[in-house]
Amino acid sequence: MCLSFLCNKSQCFSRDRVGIQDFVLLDAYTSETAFMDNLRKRFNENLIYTYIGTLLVSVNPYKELGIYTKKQMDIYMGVNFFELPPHIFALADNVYRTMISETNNHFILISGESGAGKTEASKTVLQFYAVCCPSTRLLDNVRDRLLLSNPVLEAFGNAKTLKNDNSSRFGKYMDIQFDHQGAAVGGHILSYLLEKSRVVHQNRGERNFHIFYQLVEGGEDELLRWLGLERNCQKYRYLIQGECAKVSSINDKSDWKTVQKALTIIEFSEKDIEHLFAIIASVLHLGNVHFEASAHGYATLNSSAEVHWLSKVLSTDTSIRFSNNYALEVLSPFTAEHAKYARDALAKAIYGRTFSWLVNKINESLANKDSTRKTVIGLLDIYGFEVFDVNSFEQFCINFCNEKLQQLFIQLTLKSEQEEYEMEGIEWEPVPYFNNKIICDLVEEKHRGIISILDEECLRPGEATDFTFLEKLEEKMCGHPHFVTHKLADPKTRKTLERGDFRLLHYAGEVTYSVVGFLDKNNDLLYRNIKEVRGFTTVATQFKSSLAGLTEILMTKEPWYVRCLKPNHCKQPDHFDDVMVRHQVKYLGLMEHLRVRRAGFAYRRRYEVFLKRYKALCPDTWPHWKGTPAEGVQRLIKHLGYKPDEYKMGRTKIFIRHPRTLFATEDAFEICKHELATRIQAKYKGY
Ligand code: AOV
Ligand code: MG
Repeated sequence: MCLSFLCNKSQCFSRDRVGIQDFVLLDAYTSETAFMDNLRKRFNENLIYTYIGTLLVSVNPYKELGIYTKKQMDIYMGVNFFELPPHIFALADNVYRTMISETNNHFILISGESGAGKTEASKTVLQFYAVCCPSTRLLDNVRDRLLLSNPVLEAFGNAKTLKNDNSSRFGKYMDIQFDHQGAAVGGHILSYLLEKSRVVHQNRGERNFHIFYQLVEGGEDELLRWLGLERNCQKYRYLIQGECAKVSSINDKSDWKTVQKALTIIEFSEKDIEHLFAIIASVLHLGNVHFEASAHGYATLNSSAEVHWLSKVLSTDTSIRFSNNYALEVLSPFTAEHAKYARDALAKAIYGRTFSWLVNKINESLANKDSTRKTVIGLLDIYGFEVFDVNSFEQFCINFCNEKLQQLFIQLTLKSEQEEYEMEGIEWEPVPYFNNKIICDLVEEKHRGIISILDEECLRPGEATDFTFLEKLEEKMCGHPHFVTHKLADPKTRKTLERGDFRLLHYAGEVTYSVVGFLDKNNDLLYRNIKEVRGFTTVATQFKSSLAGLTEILMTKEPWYVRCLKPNHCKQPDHFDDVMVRHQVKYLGLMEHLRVRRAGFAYRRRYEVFLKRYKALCPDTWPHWKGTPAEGVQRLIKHLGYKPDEYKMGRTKIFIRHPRTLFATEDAFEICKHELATRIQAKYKGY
């Protein structure tokens, strides 16, 4: 019997030092202090991974630990989940093997706040599959493209923020497709709401998307000359608003080379690449277009050099087109303010469309045209929950997305787990937990939620402003336990709120949003003339429906979880901020998850499935069992010697309390398979 996960030798000898590798085994499992002690102890020993059953908790070490090597991959490949120290490879391997043995679809939900390590985790999982799955020469191509889609999308979709030097500014869901032999044969990426406003504005200490700096720093002399660019970020208005064009942790020059190589391998043609950088350069030139007010109050254009380069780089080929001739319209009869607004709107639109085009191109290159049935593992890596000094529409969308994922987690774990016990008639002491549905509803409910009210205001051009939107919110949300404004607050809270703010009490903490810019960003029109485009879908509503679509996709697959924790605010290694980590443990619901896991059953399978797999282990059930599957399972486990407290029989499923019971059964099954194969071989040899 495999008991190694219980008495792993190194753990027995030095448990005091390295803590326990699965919180389920913690004696004082209801104590938050014990939970924190264990997490801290392990972090101090560079053990960043700990399980809660099959859920992986990961604490960002902010340093290279040398634990993602090929050698480590080999160690984890094909080994039972609990037999080795916790690792993201163990989870990746377990998901993969379950997918192969059960021929079904899975997804790995990676969550945690900004800078907690989600993107790194998702890349590590992808690398594991790329290296460990069976491959052929032909498939090496697919593998390389899957891997190299990352640096390309990161260059165009990530940026330095105050929270993270490589912060994802778009949501990403990637399906990796496997054939029946377990080889990775294709992929598909869905992207969610890119933070386009960053193209034209960055807060102090933040940067624009990496690609701009990569081009200016790393682009070849000839390319820059052709694009009319200087090798100096300080020359470009769109690159310097955050006043930190250079970042010590980022090497734009070498990242440029990586992206160039990746684009070639993903099979972007030379022309595609030329167009792509012509467009990126056009955004930089556009940013330098300067308007002044004339004596009559109209905009005058003082940037002939920029306009010259703009027309030059954009007309390199007629295939680069802008619908509706926006490029000309923005230079027409506006005030200087209008003209600047239109210039920025155009830059955002160009970049947004280029990003969508890029995702489509990558998808074309990852597509598998073979129609045979495939199974998939989905990887979800989105922008994490974030709170800045000033939070705007972008944070509102990002934090709403995190609320939805938390809701999905609750539905799939805490809620469904407890409902399943009830449905199966298994005795159960319910574990209370905070359900954030109330906040999701506050934001997205039809007709009553914040998004609906925002949309209504967006449809009253000329009359509505950000402040009438706030007034409407105050009228409709008055008394809601998760919503407060200056007007609605008690005197003590009022002091902490400006008049143009509203505050949401998110599952992960309070966030104060400034309403300034909400209407405009939600409309996202190139030049606002809403009267002409009634019936269009606003940004928030589009985002809301794409998240609903994502939830639907995920609900059809088997979930696995990586919960990433951020150890401190200063991106420092070896620094475990107790208060900060405790807060995350709380809001991620890790204690509740542990309680449900601990009181519950680690493994459950429908009787038919369980019997089909293990029936060879009992002479009564092998080769055919005539009775009901439940009776068959009863007979089988009696033969295997399961003790009464090790399992429970539900209405349709068997529930097994501990993984060790299942491992023992699996081990017996392996031996049995081996014996059977030997017997068959011997029989044929005899002929
Ligand atoms: P995020 O994806 O969760 O933030 P990242 O995965 O980008 O966070 O991690 C932030 C930084 O932390 C990385 O750039 C690394 O420097 C470091 N890091 C993270 N995980 C590890 C690890 N396992 N080992 C070593 N260093 C690590 V955001 O996209 O901002 O929500 O929006
Ligand atoms: Mg990220």
